[in-house]
Amino acid sequence: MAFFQDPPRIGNQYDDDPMLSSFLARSLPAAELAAIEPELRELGELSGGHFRQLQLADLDNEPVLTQWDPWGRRIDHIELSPLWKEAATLASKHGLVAAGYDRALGPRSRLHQFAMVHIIGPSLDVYSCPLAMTDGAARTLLDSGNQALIERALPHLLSRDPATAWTSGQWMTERTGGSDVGLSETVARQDADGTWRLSGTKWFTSATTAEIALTLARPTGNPDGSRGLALFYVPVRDDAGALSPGISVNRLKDKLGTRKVPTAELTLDSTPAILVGSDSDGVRAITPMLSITRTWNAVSSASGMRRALALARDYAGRRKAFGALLRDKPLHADTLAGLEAEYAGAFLLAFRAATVLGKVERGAADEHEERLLRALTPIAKLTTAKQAVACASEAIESCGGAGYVNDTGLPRLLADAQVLPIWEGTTNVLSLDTLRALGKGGAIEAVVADARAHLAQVKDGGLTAAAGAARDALDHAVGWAGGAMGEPERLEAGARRVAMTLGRSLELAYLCAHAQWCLDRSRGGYAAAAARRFARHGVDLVDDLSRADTLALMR
Ligand code: MFK
Repeated sequence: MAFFQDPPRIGNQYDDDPMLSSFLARSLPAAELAAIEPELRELGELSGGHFRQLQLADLDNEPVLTQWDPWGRRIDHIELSPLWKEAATLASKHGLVAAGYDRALGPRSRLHQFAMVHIIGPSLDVYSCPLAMTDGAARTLLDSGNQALIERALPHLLSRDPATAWTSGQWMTERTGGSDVGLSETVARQDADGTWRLSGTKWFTSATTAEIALTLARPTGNPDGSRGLALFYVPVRDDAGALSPGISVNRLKDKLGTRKVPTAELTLDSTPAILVGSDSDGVRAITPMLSITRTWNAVSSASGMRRALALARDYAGRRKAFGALLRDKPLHADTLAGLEAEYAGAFLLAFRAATVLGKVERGAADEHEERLLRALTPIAKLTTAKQAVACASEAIESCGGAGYVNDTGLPRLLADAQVLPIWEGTTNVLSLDTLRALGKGGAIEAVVADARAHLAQVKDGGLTAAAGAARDALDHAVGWAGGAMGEPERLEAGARRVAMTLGRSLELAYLCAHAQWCLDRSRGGYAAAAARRFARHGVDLVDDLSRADTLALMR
């Protein structure tokens, strides 16, 4: 009989995750975990079952933009893929945004929220994008103190009723740049009656099916640069779903991945908007959005790694080559084990950022956590995003040719992962942001204190070398950055190596602490093995590379 390969399958994505349940058991009081666990298990079942099947059935569907109706009216209607429509209902019913603002779990509400996102996100075809923006918009409006906008939008942004739930877009990127936002060309003019109107082009707008958006524009007469920009709230659609006056969708972007996300290019022509706060310093005003979406990015990186590994592991148990299952081949097992260690580190860094975010938001952070968060957010985003791409690449390779064939769905893992180091700030922009954050009073000390506090928990002799590697790499990065402070070119050239070393040292420190906790409770040796393996992958990337060689290579 002819041979046909069984495709990879995945099970309950809560129960099958080697990190999530132990991390939650360590982070939440038992009663709180017991209260949320049934929902996590339900989402785990949906993620590995219904939504996974839907995702495969939905592979070829993409959002479709219809610019004109049959009678010649400009409508710019965007029809979403079937999975995205179901994802919207699921997201509001389970409060994938609202849970982060729940009072019931206090500072641990972010853990509940991001645990759900981690479990279900990889099956929702990057519906996490509009959810992240919605969360970021809610945080930004709350921080702005604009009571009228808070009362108008928050009940919708945090709604658990699909009939009343809104999502928000974020329109920052223009043709002049996605990184150097201060170059934005969109202008804001005020009518005699006080109405603000925006005119310009937004080059990449997140999910353009949103009901509102936060964006930046330069009020006429303001100076060039980022300080001359102001933050605006745009009502994107009316109650019937029609676009607001002066918004045209020029086209949807033809992207490598995130194919279900209706990322659009927009023209704004005297589009009515509401000033959120002051009529300048818009970049500073929108930074809460950046912090929240970067945390989502880190969690999505970890969950993307989990999904890639779930598929690769299952495949290794179904695929035979050279007389044995792949999982029983020493080299194949060695390769996947290395990825597991990277996943465990990425998971803990992303969830440490989520934990500290929740504490800071609820005023429950200690002094060092307050300062830690500003640096931890870019470090977590940039470190985990690179790990996610590397992991997705290896995972599809581990499925051989099937991993490269589109209708298996496997190549999507890599295409969707590749956006993670790009959007919400590239690796280099975030490396510079990390340096900027470390330059603020007490941030370096807070990072060091956090790593040391975790490393101090290690007692097991089998973790000593790994803990030492984390400590040495951290000391080297901090020492090097301190030494280069007076040499801006050297500091900038080395910024990525410093930031990645901080990220990897923190991951290893968190891994060591988690491993010790698991060993103390006889919860298995996965985390300890991950710590030991991770330490051997290279943690300290700091180096002084020759500027002359860089110039020679860049001629
Ligand atoms: C790709 C395919 C799929 C596309 C999907 C659609 C996606 C669409 C959505 C997007 O557009 S994603 C792209 C999102 N864009 C970014 O993440 C921007 C990346 N660039 C940066 O992060 C730059 O570092 C930044 C724009 C913030 C630099 O701005 P500035 O104004 O030139 O820098 P400056 O003067 O240092 O910062 C202004 C203020 O903000 C300062 O505060 P003060 O005024 O009090 O001094 C900074 O300290 C503060 N600030 C900057 N970054 C911060 C921050 N505060 C807190 N957290 C931060 N991260």
